[in-house]
Amino acid sequence: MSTTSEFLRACRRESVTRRPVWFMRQAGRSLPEYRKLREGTTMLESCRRPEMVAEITLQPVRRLGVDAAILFSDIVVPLAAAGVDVDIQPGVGPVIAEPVRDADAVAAIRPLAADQVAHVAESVRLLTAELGDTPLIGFAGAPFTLASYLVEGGPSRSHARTKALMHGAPEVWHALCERLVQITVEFLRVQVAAGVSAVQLFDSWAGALSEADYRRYVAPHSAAVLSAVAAVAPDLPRIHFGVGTGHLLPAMAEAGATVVGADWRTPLDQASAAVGPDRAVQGNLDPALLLAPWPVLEAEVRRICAEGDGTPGHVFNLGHGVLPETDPDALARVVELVHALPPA
Ligand code: 1CP
Repeated sequence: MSTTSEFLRACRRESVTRRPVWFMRQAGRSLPEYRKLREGTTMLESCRRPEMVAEITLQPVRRLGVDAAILFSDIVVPLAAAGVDVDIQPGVGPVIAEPVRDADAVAAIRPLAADQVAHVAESVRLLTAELGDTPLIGFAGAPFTLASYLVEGGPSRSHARTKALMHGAPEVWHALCERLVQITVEFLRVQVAAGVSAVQLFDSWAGALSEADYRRYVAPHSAAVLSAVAAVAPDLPRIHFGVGTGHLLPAMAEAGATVVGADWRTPLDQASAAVGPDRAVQGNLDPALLLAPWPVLEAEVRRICAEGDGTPGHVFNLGHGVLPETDPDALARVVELVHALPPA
């Protein structure tokens, strides 16, 4: 692992010579070389082929000049590996054949064993050999976001059935989350053992919850995941991210993150004040603005960097994933500008 990486230094709130930048979903449909490589192979199958994973992960690093790579995978990969019948449907997302809504369905979810994700370890090893000093970020979905797919049966705007289960049958809810903690911890341990330099826990949909519900029903499970990572790799940066989580940032920080991601709704100086001086922040360009004319985009990037200047560590990123219709040249231009501005 390189200790000179600007990305790792910013995560650890050490001084940097330039502000590091990477993009959530930097690999994927915005890149023509990705679309070409993926032709004829399903999403989940692509995630199981180490050579393909390595190539897709490297594509944005080569093209965009970002400071970190993120493993090409998906949050439902460990669920599929543990035997859950899940498919990733193009243009939809994860779809679960038998939604999990009672104690029997929870009990039927089997634990994950490391050998079921041996292909992930192999992908990480291939990548760390290729990447040299560029850090590789591993990731997993947090228990709430995974539970939402399992309970709803697929993507949901309201997360209504998930909230109904959480409040209506809290013992079933907590049992489900405990199973998901085991699966997530094992999945992250495999990535850490194989050599990732940081991990990101995606609780993408946690912003749908009130702070009280988040603290009561979700934070203890995310904390269990993050503390298990800290136990095996104390110095490894742990990034914790969700969308629309301005009201949850202190709780998400307390769950055991060393870096907290914010979306565009929360100015970075406010995000930094919310998570405290012991944590770095990551974010927070609205991905929609990558479709705007350059002068507009440039002004936004400058504003975000100015707001990040007062933080103890700023990793530039988007507030959520790259949209498929994004021009990769806009991403490359953002990287160039962030690197040209004085570091935080
Ligand atoms: O470059 C990278 O960032 C790595 C790629 C990556 C990541 C980090 C993929 C590939 N998936 C993920 C994580 C992921 N998957 C999250 C957390 C991050 C986020 O909030 O965006 C979530 C919520 C999912 C679930 C998922 N998988 C969705 C969202 C559906 C919804 O609820 O709205 C979708 C569309 C997928 C499929 C998927 N995952 C990744 C890609 C490239 C795709 C599209 C595949 C295809 O259409 O063929």
